[in-house]
Amino acid sequence: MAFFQEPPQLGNQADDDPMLLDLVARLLPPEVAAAIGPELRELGALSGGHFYRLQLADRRNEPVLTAWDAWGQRIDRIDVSPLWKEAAVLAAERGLVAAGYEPRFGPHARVHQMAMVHVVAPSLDVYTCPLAMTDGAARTLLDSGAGARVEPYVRRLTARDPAQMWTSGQWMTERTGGSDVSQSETVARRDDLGTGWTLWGTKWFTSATTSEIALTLARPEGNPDGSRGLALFLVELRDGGGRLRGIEINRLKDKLGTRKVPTAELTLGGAPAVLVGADRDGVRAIAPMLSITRTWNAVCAVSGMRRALALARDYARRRRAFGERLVDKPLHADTLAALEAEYAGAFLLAFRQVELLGRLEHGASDEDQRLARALTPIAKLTTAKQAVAVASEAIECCGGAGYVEDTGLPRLLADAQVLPIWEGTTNVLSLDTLRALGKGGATDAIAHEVIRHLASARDPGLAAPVAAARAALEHAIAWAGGAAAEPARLEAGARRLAMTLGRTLELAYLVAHAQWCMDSGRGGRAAAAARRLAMNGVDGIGDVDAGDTALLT
Ligand code: MFK
Repeated sequence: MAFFQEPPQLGNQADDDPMLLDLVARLLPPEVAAAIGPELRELGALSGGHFYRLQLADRRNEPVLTAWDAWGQRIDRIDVSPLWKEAAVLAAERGLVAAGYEPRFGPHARVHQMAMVHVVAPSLDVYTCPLAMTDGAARTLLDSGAGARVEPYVRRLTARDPAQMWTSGQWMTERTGGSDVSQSETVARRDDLGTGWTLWGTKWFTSATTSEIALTLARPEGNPDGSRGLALFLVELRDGGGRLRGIEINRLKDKLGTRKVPTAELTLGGAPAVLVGADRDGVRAIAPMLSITRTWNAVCAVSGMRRALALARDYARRRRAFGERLVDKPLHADTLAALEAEYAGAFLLAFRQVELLGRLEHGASDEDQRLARALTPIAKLTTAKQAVAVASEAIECCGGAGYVEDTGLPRLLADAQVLPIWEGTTNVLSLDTLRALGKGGATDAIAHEVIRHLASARDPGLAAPVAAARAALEHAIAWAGGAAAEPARLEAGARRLAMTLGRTLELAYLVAHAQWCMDSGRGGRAAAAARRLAMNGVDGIGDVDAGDTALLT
């Protein structure tokens, strides 16, 4: 009989993830863990079942922009995919944003929220993009001091009723670029009554343009150049009849991945806007948005890694070659083990950032604040790079099938590739890490964090990873101290420094987690991951001769 390869299958995406189950048991009080368990399991079933099947069936549906109606009226309507419509309902009902703001679980609200996101995100075709920005907008508005003026918007953004919930976009990027937003050209003018504002300019990358509102930066007329002259505005995109208000959609972007996300170029031709807070210092005002979306980025990076590995692992159990299942082949098993270790470390780094975010929102110590300021860029940049590498390897684990679109596997890599780009590229975030270590005073907080986690290790099997993490931390701190007086050297090595700190933190978290797992009868899997992550390498510190760099570039 002819041979047909079975496709990889997914089980319950919560039950099949020991990292998640152990983390929930370790971090959360037993009553909170018990309360959220059934919810995670339900989402796990939807993620591995209904939504995964829909995702495969919905593969070719992409957002469509209809600029004009049949009678010549400009309408700029965007129709999204069927999965996105279902995802919007699920997100509201399950509180994928709201749960982060509800008082029920106090400082654990963020772990609850992001555990749900982690379980379901890979089956939602990047609907997490508008959700991340919605969460970021709610936080930004709450922190803005604008109080009652923005309160109705916050209520919409954090609603659980699908008919009430709004999402928010974030429009920062202009043709001048997405990294150096100080060059933004959009101008804000007082409206005719002198009470409100209108915006004039072009936004070059507006993700999720179907959102009801957006937060954006613009320069009030007469303000100085540079980022200090920018102010933060809120735009309500449509009027009561659903027509865009002073906005035209020029086109949707034709992107490598995130194909379901309706990312657009917009012209603002007098869009009415509400000034949020002061009429300057908009970058500082929108910083909470950056912190929240970067945390989402890290969580989505690890959930994407988990999905890629779940498929690769299942495939290895079904696929037979050279007389055996792939999983029984030493080299294939070795390859998978290295990837599992990357996921385990990345997962704990992302969720430590999530835990800190929850603590920050409920009154954290000074040291926690400095730590969280640094962990935000470090977790984002480290996990994003790991997500691309793991997705690439995981689809290679499926051979040619991994390269064929209708298996659904190539999408894992195409969607992962956005993670190191949006919300700040690896290099921009490496520079942000320098800012957090220098002006933000986070170096000591990171050192304490690593040392404190390593100190919990007692099992002799953890000695090698403890030594690797300690050596990498000392190397990183010594290098940063030495390079501090040489700005060009410090900047050139910023990515190596940030990645080393990221991987060192991952290893320290994994060591502490492994010890807890062994102490609580959960076995040695995490310890194996710690040993393997140490072997994969954590220390990337090194100086490169500036003359060599010049010759090469
Ligand atoms: C799955 C997840 C999905 C996520 C979906 C998102 C889709 C959206 C797609 C996009 O929109 S991508 C475009 C995103 N663009 C960025 O993320 C911007 C990248 N560039 C930076 O982050 C630059 O570092 C930055 C624009 C912030 C530099 O601007 P400035 O004005 O040159 O920086 P400056 O002068 O250092 O900072 C101004 C103020 O902001 C300072 O405060 P003070 O006024 O009190 O001194 C800074 O401390 C503060 N600040 C800057 N970055 C901060 C921050 N505060 C806290 N955290 C930060 N990260």
